[in-house]
Amino acid sequence: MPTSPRKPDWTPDDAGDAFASRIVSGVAGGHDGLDTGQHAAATPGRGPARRPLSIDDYAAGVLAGDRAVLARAITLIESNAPAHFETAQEVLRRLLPHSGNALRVGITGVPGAGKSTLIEALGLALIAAGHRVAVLAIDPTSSLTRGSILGDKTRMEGLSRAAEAFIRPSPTGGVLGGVARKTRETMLVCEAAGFDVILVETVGTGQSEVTVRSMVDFFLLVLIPGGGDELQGIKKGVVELADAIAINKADGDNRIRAEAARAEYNRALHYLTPVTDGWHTRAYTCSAETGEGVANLWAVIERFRERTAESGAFAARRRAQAREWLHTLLDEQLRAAFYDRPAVRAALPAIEAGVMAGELPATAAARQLLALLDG
Ligand SMILES: Nc1nc2c(ncn2[C@@H]2O[C@H](COP(=O)(O)OP(=O)(O)OP(=O)(O)O)[C@@H](O)[C@H]2O)c(=O)[nH]1
Ligand SMILES: [Mg+2]
Repeated sequence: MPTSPRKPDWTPDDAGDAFASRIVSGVAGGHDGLDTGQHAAATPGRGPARRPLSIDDYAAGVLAGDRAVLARAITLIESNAPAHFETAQEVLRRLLPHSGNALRVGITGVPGAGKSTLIEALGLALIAAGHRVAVLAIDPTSSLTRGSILGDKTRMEGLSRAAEAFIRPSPTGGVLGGVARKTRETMLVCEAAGFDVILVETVGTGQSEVTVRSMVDFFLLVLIPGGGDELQGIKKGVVELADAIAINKADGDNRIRAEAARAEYNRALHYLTPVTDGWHTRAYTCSAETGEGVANLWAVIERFRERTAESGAFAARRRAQAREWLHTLLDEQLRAAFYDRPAVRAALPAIEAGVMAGELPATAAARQLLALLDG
C-alpha cells in the first residue's frame, strides 16, 4: 500500500503548517479536517504509520467515540475505491442500530449569509449545554469548496478546537448524488459515535437544498436583509422547504432592515403550505456575530422536535426519508448498471444517432436498448 503522505485536496497551497491534517493514500489514511491536537503528535509532513483496521476495530472505535477511528471510518465511507465499498457497508451495517439518536438540522442560505458563523455560535452554545455536535457540509461544487473550507476553518474556530464537536468538510469531487450518499452515511456514523446534534451546511445551489432537506429533521434557511425584493437570490422553492427562516446579521445598521425583512417573510409564509405537518414556518432575526437571537433559534428547533415527536410527524418523516433514500439508491444503481453494460455501450451511439436523425422514434429506441438488459 502506498504510504506517502499528501495534503487533503482542500488544503490551500500556501497554507504552510496551518493545516495539520493530511491524507495517507488508501484505507489506512484519514483526516478529520481538524486541528484537534490528535494529529499534533505526528511529525509534520510525515503521515503517522497507520495500522489497518478491521471491521470490528472500526465499529468498536466509533462506538467508543474514538475520534481518530471515526475520522478513518468516514474516510473509508468516502472512498471511491471499489475495494473499500464492502468493508464500509459492513461497518455501516454494524453501526446502524446505534444511529438515529441525533437531531439532524440542515442549514442553507446564499453564499456569505453567515451559515458557518451561525453554526459556530449555535454549536458553542449547544456544547455549553452539554450537547455533542457534528458539523458536516454538502458542497457539490468542489471548486468552491476550497474557499468555503478555508472560511470555515476560521469561522468555526472555537468549534474546531472543541472536544465535543466534530467538523467534517464536504467530500470533494463527484456529483451531488455521490456527495449526498457520503454525507448521509457520515451522519449515521457520527450518531453512532455519540454526537446528538448534526448540523449539515449547504450552499444554495437549488438541488443541494432538496438533497439536504431529504436527510434532516429540521431545515433552516439563513437569509440576510437586502434592499428591494427580499426573495431575490434564493432559488425558487427553497423557502417552501424551510422549517424556519433566520434573518441573520440583524446587528448595527442592519437591525431595522432585518426586522422589516422578518415581517415581510412572515407575511409571505402565511400563504405557503408548511413543509412539516402541524408546524408553522416563521422568520426570526438573529446575529451570528453578536449571538443575539441564536438561543431563540435553538428554542424554536427544540419546540419543533417536541411538537413533531408528539404528533408523530418526526418519526413519519424519518421513515419516509429512509424509503426515499432506498429508491434514490436503486434508481442510481439501476442507471449505472444499465449504462455500464458492454452491449449498451456498444449499441448506444448508433441508436442515439438514429434518434437524432429522426429515423428512429425515441420510444422504440429506448425499448430496444432496455431489451439489452435481458441479453
Ligand atoms: N455583521 C455581521 N456579519 C456576519 C454575521 N454572520 C456572519 N457575518 C459575516 O459574513 C461573512 C460570511 O460569513 P460565513 O459564516 O462564512 O457565511 P456562509 O454563509 O457560511 O458563507 P459560505 O459558506 O461561503 O456560503 C463573514 O465575513 C462573517 O464574519 C452577523 O451576524 N453579523
Ligand atoms: Mg460557510
